[in-house]
Amino acid sequence: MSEGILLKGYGGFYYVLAEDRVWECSLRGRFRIRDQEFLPGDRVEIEPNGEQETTEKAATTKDMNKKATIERVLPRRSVLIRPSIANVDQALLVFALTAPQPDLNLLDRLIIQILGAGIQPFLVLTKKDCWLGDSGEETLWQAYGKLGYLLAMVSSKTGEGLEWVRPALAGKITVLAGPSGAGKSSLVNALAPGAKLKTGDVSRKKRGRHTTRHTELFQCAGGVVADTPGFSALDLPKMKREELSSFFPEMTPFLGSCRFKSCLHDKEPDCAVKEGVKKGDIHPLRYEHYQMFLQEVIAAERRY
Ligand SMILES: Nc1nc2c(ncn2[C@@H]2O[C@H](COP(=O)(O)OP(=O)(O)OP(=O)(O)O)[C@@H](O)[C@H]2O)c(=O)[nH]1
Ligand SMILES: [Mg+2]
Ligand SMILES: [Zn+2]
Repeated sequence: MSEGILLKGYGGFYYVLAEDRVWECSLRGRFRIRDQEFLPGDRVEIEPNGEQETTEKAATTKDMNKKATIERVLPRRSVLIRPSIANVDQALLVFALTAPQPDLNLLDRLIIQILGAGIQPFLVLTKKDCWLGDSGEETLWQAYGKLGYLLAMVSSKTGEGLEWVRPALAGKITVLAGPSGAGKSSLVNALAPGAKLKTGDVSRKKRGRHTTRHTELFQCAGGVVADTPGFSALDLPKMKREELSSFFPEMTPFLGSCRFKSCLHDKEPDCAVKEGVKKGDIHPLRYEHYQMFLQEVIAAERRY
């Protein structure tokens, strides 16, 4: 029996990384569990199948995956809903600097979801090779750089900046998350050339629309990386209205200095957070998203 990581489920089989190789697994008959109960990233125990199960075809195919049976799914350390995956250590939030223009509302939602799941975010901004970067954009990304998470500007085309990403992957399970066309699959290809993932075709009319259809994990730079389908909408996790500010680290120094102890930093007078925005310590766009999200959280509270 050995322990492995579920890389993907496909066509009734499950592909599991264990003992440094990929096993094609089926489910033990009496433990048969429905598909949706497995998530990529699940830790499973597998039992290699006996030689008698080797088919004629497998015997003639040199790199055929070895076969095994999944006996047990181990408890999950973490679960992410979007993208759907278990047990990740960190998330690379992949957004293009340009083409497509980054959706910062989505980025701020994603940061909240990742932090809420107890996972470390690493912001990877792609397509540096075709980004000109005006001063407004520079200021904005500097604000993200000051949040206390890792941030790298890279190009999967030229390889620029990948030296910052590669060392962060070793020994970890990392999920790539971000909108369609941001360059997630291209990033995996640049980091692990053997992966040969399909990427969006630039010549297509609806450029970069959902090229990746399923979540799949790959061995990459000494770790395991999950390429995932892009998404464009994301709900905020369930929380109380007064918790929202804790997901905005740039607000931390100001909390507790507002006139009202119960200040939600919205319409209240003498609000230290709003002072921080005025002084330029909090980026106005981030604050605008805080206000939008606050209304969403309040509306959602009423539905519970
Ligand atoms: N110039 C340039 N183009 C890039 C870079 N990264 C990705 N692209 C292009 O951007 C397009 C989309 O890239 P993908 O890697 O398919 O994007 P994705 O995030 O995997 O998209 P989905 O699978 O739909 O979620 C492709 O045409 C890539 O060639 C980059 O660093 N520089
Ligand atoms: Mg993709
Ligand atoms: Zn306040």
